[in-house]
Amino acid sequence: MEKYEILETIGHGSFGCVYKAHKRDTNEIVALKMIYSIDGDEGVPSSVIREVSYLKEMDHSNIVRLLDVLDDEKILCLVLEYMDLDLKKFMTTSADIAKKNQVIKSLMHQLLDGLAYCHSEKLLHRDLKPQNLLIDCSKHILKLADFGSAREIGVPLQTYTEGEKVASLWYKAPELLLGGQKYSTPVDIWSAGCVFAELVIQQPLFDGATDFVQVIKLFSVMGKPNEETWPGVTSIIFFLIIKSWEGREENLNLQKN
Ligand code: INR
Repeated sequence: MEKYEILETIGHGSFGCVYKAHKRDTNEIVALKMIYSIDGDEGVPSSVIREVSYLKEMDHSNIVRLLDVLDDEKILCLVLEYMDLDLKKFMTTSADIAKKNQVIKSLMHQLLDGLAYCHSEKLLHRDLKPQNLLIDCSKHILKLADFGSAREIGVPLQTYTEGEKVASLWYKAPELLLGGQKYSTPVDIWSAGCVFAELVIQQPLFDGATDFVQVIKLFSVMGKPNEETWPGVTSIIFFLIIKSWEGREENLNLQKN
């Protein structure tokens, strides 16, 4: 840890903090993601173990690089590549640049390139959103970050027991919102599509406040799925609950843009 000098805080997560830091011997600027285990003896959260093992394997110019892992007794520290901004901040602080068609095209190409690589490595990111896409301002380079929610394709998953964060709601695919047990690479493609739309219209595409409102918003724009458009959807239990709300959308105070 003495090898690094912390310069500023750049982000907070449930796990701990991300700092901008300076590596004393090489003068490199890096990001330090510190993970404090909640209870001294609880050990390292499993999401962090997964994140480290996934990042270690990945080698792509559009995926943030893990440079080192420092293991102090109480704190685990991931040394990661430093980037100026995340896409959310880039969209607000450099709106004029971020809304240019050429910039959008380049950012989306890089996002999809990084994502195609993840999927070819049999990995789902599962939490793509502007805050998890890092930007190098001067070169307009985009890299995928935060693999804390990532999972291998095909490993059975529990969708509703993990306490998902509200911010991710806007980018969540309908099959996840409905609690479907079988899902795959399309969940990331959905999120990428939401990011694409947000770049173009300069506001979030589907900004529901709860899972329920989010689903209703999707259906009100995309139409309600049925067995023909989405085989199997009618056997998803949450879908049946939504269906019982049919014709009562006005109760939810939806803004239809
Ligand atoms: C910045 C972030 C700059 N750099 C937010 C940010 C605002 C401005 O999250 C970040 C990171 C960075 C970052 O430079 N390198 C990394 C975040 C993450 C990994 S992670 C690496 O995994 O999303 O927390």
